[in-house]
Amino acid sequence: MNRQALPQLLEAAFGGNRRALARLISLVENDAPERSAILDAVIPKTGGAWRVGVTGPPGAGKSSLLEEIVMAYRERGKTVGLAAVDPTSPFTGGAFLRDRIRMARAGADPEVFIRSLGSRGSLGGLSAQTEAVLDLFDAAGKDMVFVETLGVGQAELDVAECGYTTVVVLVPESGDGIQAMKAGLMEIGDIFLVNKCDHDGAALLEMELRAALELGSNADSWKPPVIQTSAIEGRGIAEAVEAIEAHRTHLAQNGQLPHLRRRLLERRLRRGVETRVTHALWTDPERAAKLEETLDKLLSGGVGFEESLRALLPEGLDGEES
Ligand SMILES: Nc1nc2c(ncn2[C@@H]2O[C@H](COP(=O)(O)OP(=O)(O)O)[C@@H](O)[C@H]2O)c(=O)[nH]1
Ligand SMILES: [Mg+2]
Repeated sequence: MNRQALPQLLEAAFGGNRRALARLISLVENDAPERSAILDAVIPKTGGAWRVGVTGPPGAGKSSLLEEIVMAYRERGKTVGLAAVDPTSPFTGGAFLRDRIRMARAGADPEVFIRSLGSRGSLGGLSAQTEAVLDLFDAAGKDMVFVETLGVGQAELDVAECGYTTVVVLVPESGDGIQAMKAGLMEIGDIFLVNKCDHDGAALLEMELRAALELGSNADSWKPPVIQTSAIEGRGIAEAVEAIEAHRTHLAQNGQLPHLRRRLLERRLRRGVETRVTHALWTDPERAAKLEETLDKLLSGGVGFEESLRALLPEGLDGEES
């Protein structure tokens, strides 16, 4: 890209141009040389959007529910950006296609921008990529920004927690309640949706979740609501939207939002530093060679573990006077 093109592209995207926005997202996702300049330009333009992370096990109905929720926001005249993260299928496009079908109505709306993300990139992992995309949506003037992610591992939990409001979707099947408690979903949810309430067991799961939430020592004054929904029958959608709005009002009225924003940015900076340091460490050919050498010595009993460890640490961190 030539030098002049980027400022124009940014201006077009900030003005709401879809193609410019799509282009910027691709550049960020592909770790293009323009990535840093884009991210630096975008940050000052952010802050207008409300960010919502939606997580839960695969097949719980996150995409189906999101389509309903997104359409409900559209009826309120709000513009929407939605990022769907499926790290299990980075290149196959399987999730992409499925979600596109699931979101046929929302996807056809010119005021809804949907993007599937799969690339972890090298410059900060999945959550860094996702957060960059959310910033781009925000800077492009979207009122509501959603991210859908699987609630399966730490990397995914990190992504789920990048919103101001975190929605956990569960279904009354196969011990979802227990799974959620084990996976740490109970701790991160601001709102719990018991989806597929057209199936048996929704009331039971709702009770289980309420009991678990009572037990959790939550010092926060926000009591996470548990709402039965059916994406298929359109039930509970208005209540889910009301809950998101109530959480937003709660954070604003309690003056917690600046603190939350600061905490989210802190996590993001820390993670960014850690990822880059790790990357720099192991891409250093000298250290890579040293690692092999150290392993040989360690296995032959020539040196101890701590000594080996110190030999691999960067200068200044190895406990030696520099
Ligand atoms: N019966 C019923 N099926 C649903 C409901 N919501 C989603 N589904 C179905 O569950 C499957 C998985 O939905 P999807 O939205 O892709 O789940 P995701 O993996 O969590 O995004 C699809 O076949 C949906 O049609 C619901 O409320 N009731
Ligand atoms: Mg989905």
